[in-house]
Order: sequence, then structure tokens, then C-alpha cells
Amino acid sequence: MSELISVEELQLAARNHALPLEALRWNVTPIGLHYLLIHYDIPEVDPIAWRLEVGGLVERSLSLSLDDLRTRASVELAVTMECAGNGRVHVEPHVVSQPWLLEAVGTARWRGVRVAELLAEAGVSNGASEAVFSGLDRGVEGGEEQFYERSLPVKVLLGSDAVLAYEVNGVPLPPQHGFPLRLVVPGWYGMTSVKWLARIMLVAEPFAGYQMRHSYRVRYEEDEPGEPVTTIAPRSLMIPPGIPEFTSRARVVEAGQCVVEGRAWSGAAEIVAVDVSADGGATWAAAELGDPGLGRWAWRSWRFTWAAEPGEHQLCCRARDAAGNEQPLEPAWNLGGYVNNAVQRVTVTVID
Ligand SMILES: Nc1nc2c(c(=O)[nH]1)N[C@H]1C(S)=C(S)[C@@H](COP(=O)(O)O)O[C@H]1N2
Ligand SMILES: [Mo]
Repeated sequence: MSELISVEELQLAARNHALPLEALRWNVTPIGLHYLLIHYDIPEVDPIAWRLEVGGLVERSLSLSLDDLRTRASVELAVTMECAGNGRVHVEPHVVSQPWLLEAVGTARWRGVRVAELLAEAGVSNGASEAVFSGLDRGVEGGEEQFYERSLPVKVLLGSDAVLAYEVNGVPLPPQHGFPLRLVVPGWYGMTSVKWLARIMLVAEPFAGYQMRHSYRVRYEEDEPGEPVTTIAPRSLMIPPGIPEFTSRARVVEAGQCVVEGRAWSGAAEIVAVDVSADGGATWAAAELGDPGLGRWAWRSWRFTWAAEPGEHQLCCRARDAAGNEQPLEPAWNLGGYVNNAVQRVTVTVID
């Protein structure tokens, strides 16, 4: 975090807020505390006139009202969503975009219709390789005017728990989270979960819209295609212990037994361990994992009892998943500042 951020980045940060870290206390994030990422403007959608169009390489095109969707069989999934740019501010050299520190995450209960069921009803035609999800929000990015659009392979969708959600935490989607309907793809970084959905089109060739071809790719040079950003890499975050100083957020903790708690998640495989260090990563000890009450797609709680002795300490936490992916100690750079899941470091002053 050596370079200062600009007023333009502050403008983005003020629009797109993060989860205050103390809100990690809630297993399901109260929706107003869930992070937000909106590339363009929040559209105002008339729910009466609105339709979801399903077309392209399908046997039967569908045009569905909100009532059509709400009267179908529904599922509710607890999903931890995280922005692929989370951690961007910590990579060097500085990457200019939404300046996330570490808190672009939240867990919500999303209710809606399974994408796989809707695709089965429309009938996937031979030769359909991807589904393109189009939002109603329009803007300019990289000099290109566009609606926000992302695609997923049909095979991935049919094998996933992806839902078209019209409710979150028991209420209709708020405007900022995609009213009246959004895609939610568990385990994938947030950019996949297109908000303000208008259309799902099945296509034969990989979709080359801006958000697929240019954004959300791990690239080291402007002119290389790079690798697409897909599932969420493991991360753990702690609730900063003690009390904060207002402007610096520096933590003050009383000496003695200090219970450090947090959450951990991974899209690729389930979390199997969280380790905690109180000396900046020199030595580590295992935290105790809570039960996975919200299911596979939501974060898991953890806790660690720390014998806090007077002085300055740096607390760190590090998650590992069942596929053997572990958080690195140092951030790794790429052009977009994506997928930086380096360990969180919290400096605390312990007083007598
Ligand atoms: N239509 C549309 N969908 C979108 C976006 C957007 O700007 N427009 N942002 C994406 C990104 S980058 C993220 S991280 C998530 C954020 O979802 P949330 O704001 O509900 O937390 O929405 C995704 N879906
Ligand atoms: Mo994002």
C-alpha cells in the first residue's frame, strides 16, 4: 500500500462499499452490510414490464415475467460472494480500479430458480457451448459502450447449483443487488453473478464480450490473452480484535486471553484448515473450525485463543482448502490486480 489512491478511485470506493470487518460476526451478512460492486449505474427496473428472455440455441424460447419465476419451484442457497479484485490495493505496482482492501465479501441467502431447470425447460440445442447473461446496466469501459455481460459454459451451469435469484435474505432484491433478478453462481468470483438480468442467450462460440475478453483475466502484458478468472481462491479474514482508533483503525487490545474469530472460504474446494500467527507469520498455530452450518457454498467460522502480552504484535490468518490451495504470505501482481488472496495482517497494541 505504498502509493496513494486518486480522487477517481475514492469515487469508486464511495459507490462500492465493502463489508466492515466487524460484520464478519454475522453468519449471514445483513444485506446492507454486504459488499457492493456496480460497474456503471444502478438501473431502475419496472417489475411489471420486465421479462427474462431465454433464447439462442434452445428448442423453445422463453419469455418469463417475475410472477412466472416466483411461482416455480425455488431453492435457497447460502453463498459467500467475493469480488475478484478483493485485495487489489495491496499489490504492487499500483493497479488503478476499484480500490479494494480485503473486505469485498459477504454471505447471503439467495432464493430463486435453478438455472439448470430453466435450461432443461428451454431445451439446450446441439452445438450450444455457452450461455451469455446480459444485464440492463449500460456504460463505457475500455472505450467500449456495452451492457454488462458475462458467459459461462453450458456444461459448468448444468453441473452447478447456479440460481436466478429474486430474493436475498428473505426480501426482494434491493436495487443495488440486481432487482428484479440476478444470477448467483456459487464458488465463482462475483463478476460471474450478473445483476439486473434481462436475457440468457445460448451460443455456439465462446462469448468475446469485454468482460470476458479483456476484464477478469490474469494477464501480465496488455497484448496477451491471459487466463480467465474463475473460482474463488481460499481466504480467511479475522474480526479485528479489541477496539479501533478512529482514523488509523489501529487496534488496542487488553492483555490476557483474547479470542480471535473470523471466517474462511474457498470456491475450489472446502476449507480444511485455518492457521493463525501472532508474530507476522513467523510461527503458526491451528485455529478451531466451526461447523459448516450454512453448507458448502458459504464461509466457515473459526476461532483462536491468543495469549496477548503487552507490546505490538501482528496477527495473521491463513486458510487452506481440500484441494491443497493455501493463501500466500505475499501478494502477487497481475495487470488487473485480480485474485490477490495473500494473508490478512492486523497490527495490534496490547496494553496492561
Ligand atoms: N449487471 C451487472 N452485474 C454485475 C456487476 C455489474 O456491474 N453489473 N458487477 C459484478 C461484480 S464485479 C461483482 S463482484 C458482483 C457484486 O455483487 P453485489 O454488488 O451484489 O455484491 O456483481 C457482479 N454482477
Ligand atoms: Mo467484482
